[in-house]
Amino acid sequence: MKFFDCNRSSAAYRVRIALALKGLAPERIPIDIHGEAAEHLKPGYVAVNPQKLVPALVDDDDRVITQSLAIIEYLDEIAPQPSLLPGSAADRALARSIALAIACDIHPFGTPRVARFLANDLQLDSARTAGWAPHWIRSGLEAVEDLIARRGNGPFAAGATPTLADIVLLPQVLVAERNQIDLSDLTALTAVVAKLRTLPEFVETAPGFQPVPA
Ligand SMILES: N[C@@H](CCC(=O)N[C@@H](CS)C(=O)NCC(=O)O)C(=O)O
Repeated sequence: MKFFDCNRSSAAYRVRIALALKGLAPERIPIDIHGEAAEHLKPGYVAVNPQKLVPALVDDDDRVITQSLAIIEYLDEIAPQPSLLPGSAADRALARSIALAIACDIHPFGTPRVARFLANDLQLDSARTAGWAPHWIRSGLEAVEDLIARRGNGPFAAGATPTLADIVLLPQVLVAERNQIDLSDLTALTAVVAKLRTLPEFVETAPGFQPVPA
């Protein structure tokens, strides 16, 4: 398997967490999506992912899988233990609801392509766009707080074990923190995040993580 990864991408971080939980280590191909490099827009990578987005996975039969959630569910099928979805149908639906609430309804608003469109096509200067990403992140995570709190009884977002919901949640919370968004009043969400920060699979795959020298 080959994994097209980008250290600073939160969608790729989701896949890194899933790979770590599964104990899988495919060949990693770094793609720099930022600034001048913009390798995701170059023909070599567009041939892999026509959406021009990271991550992407190529399986052992050379089939390309795009979209982080589809990749994670694929990994869950080829390596079923530990399962990344809860045991009951209702909890599986909740895990997917939380993951999709973040992946579909928060994350896209903060991506480089959207920032480029606001700045270049709509000619909005940084003073006018400063509140853009924080608005979508904060309002979206408020809804996720209610989804987590409504079920209660964690310690993870959708039950007793880490699932797809947690895999999508922590990367988005890191983006919120980079944007200096205060989430301290979202007590159910922050309790789950504190628990996730005790797990090496979530911590050591984070953007910018450097192992502490021995
Ligand atoms: N829904 C996609 C989102 C992928 C995505 O937006 N990736 C970002 C990095 S986090 C990207 O490649 N952005 C490039 C750009 O916006 O130009 C997924 O979950 O894989």
